[in-house]
Amino acid sequence: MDRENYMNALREDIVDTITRHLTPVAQRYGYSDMPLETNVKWRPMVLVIGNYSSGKSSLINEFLGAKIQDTGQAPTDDSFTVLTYDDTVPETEGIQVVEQRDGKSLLNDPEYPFSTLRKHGQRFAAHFQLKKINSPFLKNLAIIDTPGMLDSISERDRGYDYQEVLGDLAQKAGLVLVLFDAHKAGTVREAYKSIRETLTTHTFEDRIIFVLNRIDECTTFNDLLRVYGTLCWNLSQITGRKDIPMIRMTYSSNAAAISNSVPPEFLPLLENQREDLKQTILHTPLRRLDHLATYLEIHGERLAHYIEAIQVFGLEFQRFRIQKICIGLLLSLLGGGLIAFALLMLVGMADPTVLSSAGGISAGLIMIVWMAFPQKKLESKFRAARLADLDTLTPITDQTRKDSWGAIRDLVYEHLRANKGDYTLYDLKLDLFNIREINEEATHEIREALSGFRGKSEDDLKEWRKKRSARENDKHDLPWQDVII
Ligand SMILES: Nc1nc2c(ncn2[C@@H]2O[C@H](COP(=O)(O)OP(=O)(O)O)[C@@H](O)[C@H]2O)c(=O)[nH]1
Ligand SMILES: [Mg+2]
Repeated sequence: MDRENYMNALREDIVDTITRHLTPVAQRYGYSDMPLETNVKWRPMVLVIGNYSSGKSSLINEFLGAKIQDTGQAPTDDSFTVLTYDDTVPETEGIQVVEQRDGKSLLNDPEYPFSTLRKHGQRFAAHFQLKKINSPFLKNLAIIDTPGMLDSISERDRGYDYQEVLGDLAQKAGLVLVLFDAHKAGTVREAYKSIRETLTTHTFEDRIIFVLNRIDECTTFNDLLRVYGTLCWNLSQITGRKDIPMIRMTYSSNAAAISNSVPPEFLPLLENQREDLKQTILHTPLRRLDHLATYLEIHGERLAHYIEAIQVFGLEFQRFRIQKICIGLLLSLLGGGLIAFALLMLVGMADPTVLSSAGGISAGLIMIVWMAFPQKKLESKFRAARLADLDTLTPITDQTRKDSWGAIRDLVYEHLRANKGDYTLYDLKLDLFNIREINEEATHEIREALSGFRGKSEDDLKEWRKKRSARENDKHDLPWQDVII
């Protein structure tokens, strides 16, 4: 219990750090339109994907301990369903759906991280829903059940881009389970497309778990080996890696029981794999913490780099501007002097007041003209030339800088080209200083809290919990300080 509290508190603190320190700066300078915490703010999520009839819903029901999701041979359930926890009805009254919400309200509720999915339109909204369930399995995570992948022809009739939705959800998920069924282990073409086109670009490989499901339908051990072998080969083709990804093998005992076939002899040997899979799923919150810490580090680093680039540009531009204004001043003084001199020599005007005011007015006029035309032209030329040579703006000293520059270059270009922003160089300096401080302190302390967590005993955590609640009312400015024991 304390372990869970500790994890939840640490997660909240990381999200809080992002919300309070990174997002305002990110939005102010156009680094990101949406709040950076949007994708990470909610509970850890497990996304379950696979061909239709691969047994996704049956396996989920098995984990939840009740028949919550519809199951069946035909692809009947064509909705994305978020399954989350609600304990307003006690477990003793049976595990059940406590509340249901439709996609439209879900996409518009800021409490949930799904607002980015609004772009998929009405048809998607009509196929998106949330169920609150009192199953203890969901205490610390949410599961997303998905409609099965169909062949590409039927895919076109969905009315929204299924692959893109999967990609967006995978980006938010702490774990992605990819299910294959023993019947059709060879038919992974559609799954292949989905995995390669969406998951690999959005999420890291360590978040994906492959599961060979419905193994009770293999009648003999040889049959199972054949199916397993085919799947391994297909997967290595898909991932493009020489090493074969780990594949877990399982089945839903409830579904198997109604199928009436005689269970194969090897089945008891693989019984433990379902428990193994269950434990892996239940560990998602901890993995998610690692992802969050990395998310904070990466965005902190990139944001600092982004502001640094804008600052360097601003400084260079300011230097250039001052230089050219000085030239304008010199020219106007020279011009004013010349006009006064001409008046004296050619017209013979000798009154010093008239001469100096004539010289002064002319100098002022020349300056106005200078500022209106040549100065403007020179400035826009400078901008264009600097934008064309953007890569020299900040030093790229190592691979990390190279990666972060790769990620922000276009954003920096767009921002500078549009000449957006209502801020001063002083603002930039201050914000850069703050972000760098966050990067150094927060990431260090969060990593420490995370590594500390792994070695903590239940007693340590109890002690920590006490200290934390005692300090709850006395929040430090830096949120993560609260979680360091
Ligand atoms: N024998 C057996 N049948 C299963 C298993 N899992 C699912 N089924 C059956 O396969 C059909 C499709 O399952 P479902 O969970 O709806 O698959 P989904 O489309 O991936 O959600 C249902 O009729 C289930 O009863 C399993 O592990 N063993
Ligand atoms: Mg289903």
